[in-house]
Amino acid sequence: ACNKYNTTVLKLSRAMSDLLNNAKKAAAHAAVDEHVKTDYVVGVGSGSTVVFAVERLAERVRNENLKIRCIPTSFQARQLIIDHKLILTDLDVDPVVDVCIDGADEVDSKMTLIKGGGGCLLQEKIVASNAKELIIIADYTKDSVKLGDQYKKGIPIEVVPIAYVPIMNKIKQRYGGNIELRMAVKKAGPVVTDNGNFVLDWTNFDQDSDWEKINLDLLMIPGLVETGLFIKMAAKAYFGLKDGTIKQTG
Ligand code: ABF
Repeated sequence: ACNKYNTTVLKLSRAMSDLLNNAKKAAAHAAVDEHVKTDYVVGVGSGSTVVFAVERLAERVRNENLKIRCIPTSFQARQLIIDHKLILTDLDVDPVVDVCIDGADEVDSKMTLIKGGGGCLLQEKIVASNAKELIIIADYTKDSVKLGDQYKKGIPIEVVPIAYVPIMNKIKQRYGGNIELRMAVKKAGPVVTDNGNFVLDWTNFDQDSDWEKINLDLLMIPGLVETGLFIKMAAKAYFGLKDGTIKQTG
């Protein structure tokens, strides 16, 4: 009976992940096809949805002779660009990015985003802020009315290691909620970002917060490097749905 139960659970979780992957792929392909043109400098985001976008970019480069140069937003993105034999560039050479395609952890009805679940928020925000257009690709689980609807890990905040305790205390005192230092698997130590910093995860915050004000306020704390709140940055979001169709907002 136990084996039968395990097999059913396994089948269900495979079906779930197939649905999610189809949704991610649909969103990624739609965004790449709609927003990437030849001679573009493309910001390449991070995360599992972006993998499908890079695959599609490589396919278009092969099949349509599309010419693009890619700027990574993380070590993962850099490897993806190299593995798919795309041209790698950076903001020194190409300071203006035509389009940045990136995932998100949550997108609310005002297109405010939570990003940084994968710890890449700082470089993602730098590249996105130098892009003419930030296009978000995500599966249906990321589509929220208010931030905090479904994302359980909270808002990521990148901090300089020596400042993490005072920053945690300040955020708790000012806004309440829970705030934790992100730990590596098996609590082997703190997660260290591509930039050598720590990440705090802020949860149980007031969902009716004025995020624009809070974001500016947080950025004034010494040692706080960047927040995972992306406000008025995204031009459009593509959500892949369970049936393989797409919902577009923005
Ligand atoms: C990055 O990847 C992050 O900002 C976000 O945390 C995450 C989304 O990952 P996925 O596409 O795997 O859901 O874009």
